[in-house]
Amino acid sequence: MTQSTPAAYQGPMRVVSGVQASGALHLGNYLGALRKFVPLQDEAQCFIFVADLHAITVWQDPAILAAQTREVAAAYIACGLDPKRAVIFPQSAVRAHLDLAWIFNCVARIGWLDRMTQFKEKSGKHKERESVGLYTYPVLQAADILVYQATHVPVGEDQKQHLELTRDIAAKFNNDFGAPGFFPLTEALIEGPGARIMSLRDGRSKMSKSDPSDYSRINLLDDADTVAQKVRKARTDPEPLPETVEGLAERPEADNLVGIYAALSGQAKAEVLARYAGQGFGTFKPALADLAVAVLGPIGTEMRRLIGDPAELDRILLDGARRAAETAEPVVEATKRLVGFWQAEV
Ligand code: AQP
Repeated sequence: MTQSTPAAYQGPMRVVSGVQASGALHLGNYLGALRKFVPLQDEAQCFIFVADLHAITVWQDPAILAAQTREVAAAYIACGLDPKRAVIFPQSAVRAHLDLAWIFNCVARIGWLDRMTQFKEKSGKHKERESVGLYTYPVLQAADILVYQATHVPVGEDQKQHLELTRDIAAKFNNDFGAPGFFPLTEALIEGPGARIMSLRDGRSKMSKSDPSDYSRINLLDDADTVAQKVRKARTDPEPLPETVEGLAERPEADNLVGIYAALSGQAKAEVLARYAGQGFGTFKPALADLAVAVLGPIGTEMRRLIGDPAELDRILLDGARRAAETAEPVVEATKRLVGFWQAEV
């Protein structure tokens, strides 16, 4: 190690995560990600960004992208993030993410990206028509995480493979540039109920913002009637609920609704079944709708209040961007030195 090689990261627990500003946030985003951020702000430095750079990997209407960015920030705060403790900011406002992403584009291997299942799912049969950004999305994600030398990333299960790629990039960079431990091998925090919420229309597809059917998801801004209607119309099967969790195998829609109830109520699926076994969806669905409204209703109300004050949201985002840059820029500068980029010796 040369004298200028930065030390391995040994600082405090650092958490990074984000949600794309690509449309209405839904129950899957809440249970898989947002809800997990809140307790972490008490034990770690949290950098929670609005992923607007990721959002434009598919078309976003320029007239509403900024509003979508504020809406995600409002959701973070409405779910319980405190902007004084957690750093909340738009990804595009901290250019260090892009500086590091380019360097990582030159570290990651094409074979690694070719294995990414999310790209395959999102691009379908016509991958040649997708943006290059959608293909290199996981590299930018690695930069988002490692530019803060993050130790932990709370995400839903769909992000597991991307987190493994982040670790591969960190390990290769550290090895290639002789800087052991400079980028930490970040751990994904995925476990727990709600890690994978499925569509209300198809129990084998993930609940997703980009699903063309609004009935496939419960949005954080849906009102109580809409939530009840979506739950009522959710696809199910004609059988009553089983007595054991094993009885949900091969019943993806029933499994999903029981999983949502369990995640929202803080119970295990077995406890939910102990209460509802033998009962049909005519009984279970209204109970689930009531629970969803009880949990999401106050979040939606607070989101609407925050969205009504865009100047205050902008103040929070600007302050967050400044604080995020203070941490990220020295990491990028150290990375550039390791790569050997020119620096004036004056
Ligand atoms: N269905 C889900 N169940 C559990 N967690 C989920 N997440 C997303 N969908 C589910 C988690 O939410 C966080 C933010 O996701 P994102 O918006 O950055 O990207 P995504 O995973 O691609 O989410 P969507 O809703 O499917 O968006 P679109 O349709 O725009 O691609 C992540 O932690 C994710 O795991």
